[in-house]
Amino acid sequence: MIELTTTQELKAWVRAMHARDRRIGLVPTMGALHEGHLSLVDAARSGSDVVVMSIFVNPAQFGPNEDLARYPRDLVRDRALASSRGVDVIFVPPVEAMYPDGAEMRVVPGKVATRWEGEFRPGHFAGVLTIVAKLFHLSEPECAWFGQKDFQQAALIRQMVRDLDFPLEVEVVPTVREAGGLALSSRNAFLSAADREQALGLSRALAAAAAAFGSGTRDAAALERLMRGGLAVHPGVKVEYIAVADPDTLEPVQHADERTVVLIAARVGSTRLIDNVILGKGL
Ligand code: PAJ
Repeated sequence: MIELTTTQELKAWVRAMHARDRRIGLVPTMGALHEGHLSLVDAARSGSDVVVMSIFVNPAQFGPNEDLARYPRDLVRDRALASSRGVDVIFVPPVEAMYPDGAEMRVVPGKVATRWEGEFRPGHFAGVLTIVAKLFHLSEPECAWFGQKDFQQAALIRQMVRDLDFPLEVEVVPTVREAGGLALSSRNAFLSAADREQALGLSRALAAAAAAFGSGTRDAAALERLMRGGLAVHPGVKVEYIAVADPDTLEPVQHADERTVVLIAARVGSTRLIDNVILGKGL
């Protein structure tokens, strides 16, 4: 595995690969790698000839009161995991390489970014889309891989690729979970044992919604009530939103169908968690 830190080195490597007709797969991450990230690598390897993983904790997507400073970082461990899973290049730029002095342009997302995560994290998606657009330009991938775990993020990236004509495919990989159902997340490192128990409430509520949909419930309000009812036994889960929404526009729907997504965001202790399920697929 090669480790690159400058944009010039990455561009030179990309040119060399494309000169040899290699298809590049890109897996953008913020590090603190877990099996969710590595499942993206597996998918990228099967769909491309060479895989670039970026590891960059992107300051532009963190709000002033968010966890940028304490976001988990462990490059030694990340290197070993990425390499053992067959990543060809890790791109680990310093902040100044991605945001040199005076870099103030941002990708401005549309309506899809205003709801849910966008409401609770103003400016977050502009930061995400800006760094992802830059990574697309620098690594010129034929395909880029994202997790369903961050459903609204993946929807916005698809939309950006379409609206701004990026010449690449976006693939979305199912959420990897612990045996109990908790979606893997770098932020799970912040959870105490008691928090973890509470955090199971999110995936349990989503599973209950999917099960109710499976037995015929279509009314969005009924699905939400069911979830809130189930969460009553998890008093440590402070719900920020529960959304029963269209998977493309993220607008709330009244009547759910197979494609409808149910999204949840909640605080457990000092940690903010998100999760989702597509009703027709289940967890
Ligand atoms: P990060 O949270 O590190 O996630 C990197 C990628 O891994 C994202 O596409 C995310 O959806 C995916 N992922 C996270 N947990 C997962 C899980 N349990 N199962 C499957 N995939 C999972 O998302 C970001 O970083 C950043 O916003 C980024 C896109 C890198 C831009 O900075």
